[in-house]
Amino acid sequence: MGDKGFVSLVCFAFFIVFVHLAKGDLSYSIAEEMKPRSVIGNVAKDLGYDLKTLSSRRARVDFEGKMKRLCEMNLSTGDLITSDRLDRENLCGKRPTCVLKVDLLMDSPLELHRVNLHLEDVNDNSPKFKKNLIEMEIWESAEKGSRFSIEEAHDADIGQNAVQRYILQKNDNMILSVDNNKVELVLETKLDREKQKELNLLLTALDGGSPQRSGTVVIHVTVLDANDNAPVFSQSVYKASLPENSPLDTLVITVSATDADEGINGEVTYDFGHVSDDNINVFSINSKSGEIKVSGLIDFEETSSFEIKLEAKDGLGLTSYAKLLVDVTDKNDNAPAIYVKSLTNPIPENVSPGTEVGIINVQDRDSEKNRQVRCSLQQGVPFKLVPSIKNYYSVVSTGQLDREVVSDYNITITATDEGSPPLSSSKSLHLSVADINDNPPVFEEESYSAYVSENNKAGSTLCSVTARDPDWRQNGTVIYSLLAAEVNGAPVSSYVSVNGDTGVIHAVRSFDYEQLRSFKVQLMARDNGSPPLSSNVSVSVFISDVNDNPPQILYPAPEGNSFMTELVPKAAHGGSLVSKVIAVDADSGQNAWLSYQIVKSTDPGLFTIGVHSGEIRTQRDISETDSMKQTLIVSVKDNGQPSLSATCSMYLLISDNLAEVPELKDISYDEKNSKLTSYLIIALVSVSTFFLTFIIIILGVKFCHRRKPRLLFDGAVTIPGAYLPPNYADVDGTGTLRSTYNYDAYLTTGSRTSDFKFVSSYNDNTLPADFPCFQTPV
Ligand SMILES: *[C@@H]1O[C@H](CO)[C@@H](O)[C@H](O)[C@H]1NC(C)=O
Ligand SMILES: *[C@@H]1O[C@H](CO)[C@@H](O)[C@H](O)[C@H]1NC(C)=O
Ligand SMILES: *[C@@H]1O[C@H](CO)[C@@H](O)[C@H](O)[C@H]1NC(C)=O
Ligand SMILES: CC(=O)N[C@H]1CO[C@H](CO)[C@@H](O)[C@@H]1O
Repeated sequence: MGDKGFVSLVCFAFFIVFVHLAKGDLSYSIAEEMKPRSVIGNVAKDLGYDLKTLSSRRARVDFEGKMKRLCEMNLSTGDLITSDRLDRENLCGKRPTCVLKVDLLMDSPLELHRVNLHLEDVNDNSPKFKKNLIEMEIWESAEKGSRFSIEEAHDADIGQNAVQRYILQKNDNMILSVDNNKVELVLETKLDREKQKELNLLLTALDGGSPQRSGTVVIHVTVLDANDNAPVFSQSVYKASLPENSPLDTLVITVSATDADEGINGEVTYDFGHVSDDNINVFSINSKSGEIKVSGLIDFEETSSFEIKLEAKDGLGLTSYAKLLVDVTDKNDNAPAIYVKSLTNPIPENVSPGTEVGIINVQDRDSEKNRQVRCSLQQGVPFKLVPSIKNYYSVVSTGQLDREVVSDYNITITATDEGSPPLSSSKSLHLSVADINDNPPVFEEESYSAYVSENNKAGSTLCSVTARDPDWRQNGTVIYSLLAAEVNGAPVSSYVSVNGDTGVIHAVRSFDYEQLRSFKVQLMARDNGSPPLSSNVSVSVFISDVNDNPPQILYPAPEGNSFMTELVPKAAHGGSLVSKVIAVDADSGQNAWLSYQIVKSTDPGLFTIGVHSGEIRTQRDISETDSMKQTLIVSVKDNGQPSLSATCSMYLLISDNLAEVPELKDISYDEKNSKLTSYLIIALVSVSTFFLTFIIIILGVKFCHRRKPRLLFDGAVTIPGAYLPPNYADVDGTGTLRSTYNYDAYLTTGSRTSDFKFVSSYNDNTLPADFPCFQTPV
């Protein structure tokens, strides 16, 4: 400072003193920024001084004021040279012309020359922006033509060397507008943040120097978001396939929509668009994630596909839509259903095999294979299924039905579909078989026998018959009836009757074994069907004997009727047959089995009677002491239960001559000795003969009607004036009488052995009054 200040002070002093001494001015032009010691101009030559003079006069440069030393003199060359680098911008700033005034002083004499140094601008400065990077934020919603100012570039140079123009790097959106050094970016195409979030624009400022210099700045434009984008679904139509019956929360599909916007503008929420009432709860959508899940029942049979509108909305309510098509795939979840369309029930048992008795229809709500249904019927029933049109089947009988064997069938129809796993269902039909009157009543026995004791009460039960008819109701209701016939010339209905409902056979009258031993009736069992069916059976009625006839004593004649006296020779030895009691019994068998007994006698030791023969024999020789008149009271008893008996008196005369007994003469039947007796006998015989003739005529008439006479006296020839019981049955024991006795003739001649056989084959005591008929032994 001291040195510089001193020089300035000296220069100033000389200027004051020698100012008028100055001779002409020097002017030089010099480009700025020359190297130090560059020659500005030759002062010696320009002033016309030789170098010696200059040197001797100490030519030197002086500066006004406190100016920095800019130039100096090289006295050895006379050149004015720069002493430092000259920066026009530093020395003159923005002034258009830069003139440095330098004084040239010489001594002895003092001489002053003004030297004007025109410092010329050199393009040594580049245009310069304040920052290398300009940050800008522009809303993407900015309208076209919007202007955004940019700070201009600065160039220290002047004139042409200063900033002349700007160039904006080519871009899609912005152009440059420079007006009066005001630099603006003009939005020519709207920004789209979603396409380009930021722009980097290179702005170059150029000066007019040569060589040209430039400066650049990067303009970083951040595009601010505006909600100008609706969310966009990734697909306009989503397709998903879902098995039916998918459980809740099954993920169907995840939809997504993107929103190019940022922040809340890009926050997408999902929802369904309009949903029909039916499907309202079937699906749910997660509004954040776009996951669509099952929230209800998916039933293929209800809805096989869904079309759902999807809606995506961003934070500020821009919405877009897509569609979701959900195809539901079928699962075999429906068993086939069996419907009975028609059924003949009950089925008449006489339908021929192959008759259609019903029609069924099967349906399956599933689809495709899952609805293919096979139908079957269980084995073991006389029915089968015959496929008809589509899903119809006929139930057809395969065999002859018989209600009496199987009256109803439970048939089970099973339908199975072809899904996997297959589902099946079954239906039971109850088929009844209706009756047809195809069975006649059948008697339990081939024939019946009834046994009844004689003297039964009219109306008593003989037996009962039963016929079975397996048909139904009236077709199986059996009615019994008698077939018209005759028994002994009288209609059978006068003998027996049958209860039409119960088959119990009653006697209509009391039977007499002695008149009728058996007969046969034909019964018919008829059902109530239409037409009725019937069958016949024969019932044999056997009447058994009852001890209802007491023994009839034929000889000796009953007391009071006659006097019959047997003569017993006085010389009779013990054991001689003296007489015989002859008795008959109309009954048969045991009831006619007679036994004889002496119940009273004059001399009990003298006579005995054969128990079964009735023969009266002497027990010992007759002695003289024996009473001449002997009376025996003989009782004849049959073997019935209870037994019946008869008694008679036998008068015996122990004498060789009837005449010896005077008291007997009157009553003797010796015709020679008693006229009265003869008359009596004649009268008796006449009456008896008449009576016998009468009986024979009657019997004869009967023989003409009946081939098998039942009268037992068919062989009777003569009856000696005695009472003969009608139809007596038998006489037991045929003893031998001496030929002198002519009453042999009283003995029966017919053999009754067959009757005995029959009677012995059963015991009538064991036969109850009301008993079922016996089957006749074959
Ligand atoms: C048929 O089924 C019914 C009811 O289940 C039963 O009462 C009847 O006895 C059955 N009939 C046959 C023939 O199985
Ligand atoms: C009896 O059989 C006839 C055919 O023979 C039939 O028409 C009728 O219905 C049957 N009656 C009953 C009650 O089953
Ligand atoms: C049963 O007898 C009656 C009368 O003789 C006859 O009409 C009918 O055909 C007979 N019935 C049978 C099944 O023999
Ligand atoms: C003081 C000074 O700069 N002198 C120079 C003058 O010029 C001659 C020739 O060019 C140089 O040799 C001197 O050094």
